[in-house]
This record gives sequence, C-alpha cells and structure tokens, in this order.
Amino acid sequence: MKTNSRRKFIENTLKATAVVAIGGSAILNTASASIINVDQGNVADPLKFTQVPLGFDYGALEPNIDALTNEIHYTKHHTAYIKNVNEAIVAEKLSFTSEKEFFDNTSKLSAKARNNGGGAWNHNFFWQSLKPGTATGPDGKAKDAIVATFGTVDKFKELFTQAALTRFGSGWAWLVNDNGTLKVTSTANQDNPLFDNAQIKGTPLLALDVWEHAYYLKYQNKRNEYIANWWNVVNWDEVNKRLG
Ligand code: MN3
Repeated sequence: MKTNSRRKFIENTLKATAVVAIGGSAILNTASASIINVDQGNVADPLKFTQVPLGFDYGALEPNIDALTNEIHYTKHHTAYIKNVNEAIVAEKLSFTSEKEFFDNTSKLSAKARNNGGGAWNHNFFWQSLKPGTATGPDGKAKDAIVATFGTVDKFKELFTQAALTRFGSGWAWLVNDNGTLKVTSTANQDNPLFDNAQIKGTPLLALDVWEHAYYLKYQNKRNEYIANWWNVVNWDEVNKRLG
C-alpha cells in the first residue's frame, strides 16, 4: 500500500511537470534567450540557435570522455550545426520564433534545417547533461521517477544502454517524460523526441550521443565501453531540474 501511494504521488507529480513542460518548459525556455532581432521577412524576432557555453574544461571528463574528443566535438561538430541551422533559417526565411515551434514543424523542413537544428539543440542538451567527477545518482526526483517506471535503477540503465548500443549507425539514446510516463528511446541522425514525427515523443530528460565522433578517438569500435563509462559523468542534478 505504501509503495502504491508513493508511486501514485510520483505519477501525479510527473503529470503536472509534463503539462508545465509542454506549456513552455524549463528546457525550451532557452529558446527565448536565443532569439535575436534580425530583419527577416515579416518576422520581427526570428529564431536563432546559440551554442551553450561548455560548463567545464575539455579535459574535465577524463578518463571517461577524453579532452581531444570533447574539444573537436564542441568546437567543430557542434559549432557547425549551429552555423548551418542559422544559415538555413535565414536562407529559407523560416519564420519560427521559438525552438518549440521549430521542432513542432520538423517534418516540413528542409534536410539542412532539420538535421542541423536537431544537431544544434541535441548537443546543447548533451553538454548540459554531463558533469565532471564520478556520478553517484540518480537521486531525488530522478531516482523516484526511474524506480516508479522501470522498477530499479539497474533495469533503467540496462534498457538505456541497450537503446544506445542497438541504435544502428549514428544517432542518440534518450530518456523522456511522455505526459508523466518515463520512456527510453533512440533516434537516428540528429532527430530527437521533440520532432513532430518522432516515433516516441516526449520531453527529454537525458541524452547520449552515439555518433562515432563522440567516442571513436578513445574507444574506436567499442561503443559499449563508451556507454558504460559515460554513466560516470551523467549530470543527475540537471535531470532532477528537468523533472521540475
Ligand atoms: Mn555529436
């Protein structure tokens, strides 16, 4: 009985969180900060993606993620996605004023806008999901929600690891909040669960980049070792914040 009422409480809390999230969430709020004034068509404030500052030194995640990989990933790959999506927004006269609006319309966008928009957002989310040191979480809300949905933290980690490992080619593994239910999913290329045509939609809580550029210098073909060590640098504080 005790377990059941606790579970109910968590479910209700998550439902409330999800509503807030959809209405203009903590995650998507970064959109408003990134909007600048550009004279473009008839839109006063078209969307412009910005790259979040890296909250740590390139080498701060050693030995789990190496410094050179982080540096190239942040300064080359991620920077290119930001530049390319902003070019596409201007060239194609896209009139979105928020990231939410952009992702609500991904199925109608050009490949350049869609892929680079996903890449810009996903990496901002990815960097903020990492933290130097040795992760001891999940704890707090994240742990409660994970246990309520998956039974145990280990079971969740097993499912997430499997999603990351079995994503064929390039893509991402995700933990999302789908209207109060947590789900593990994966996406191809730079798609994400905010895309209007995502197979499993939801508010992202945690993401892992499994493109080879994210791990190949250190791990080569051993994606499994990269995933196993990535758990050590997950920023569970950030996941708790995303749960409201
Ligand atoms: Mn990447």
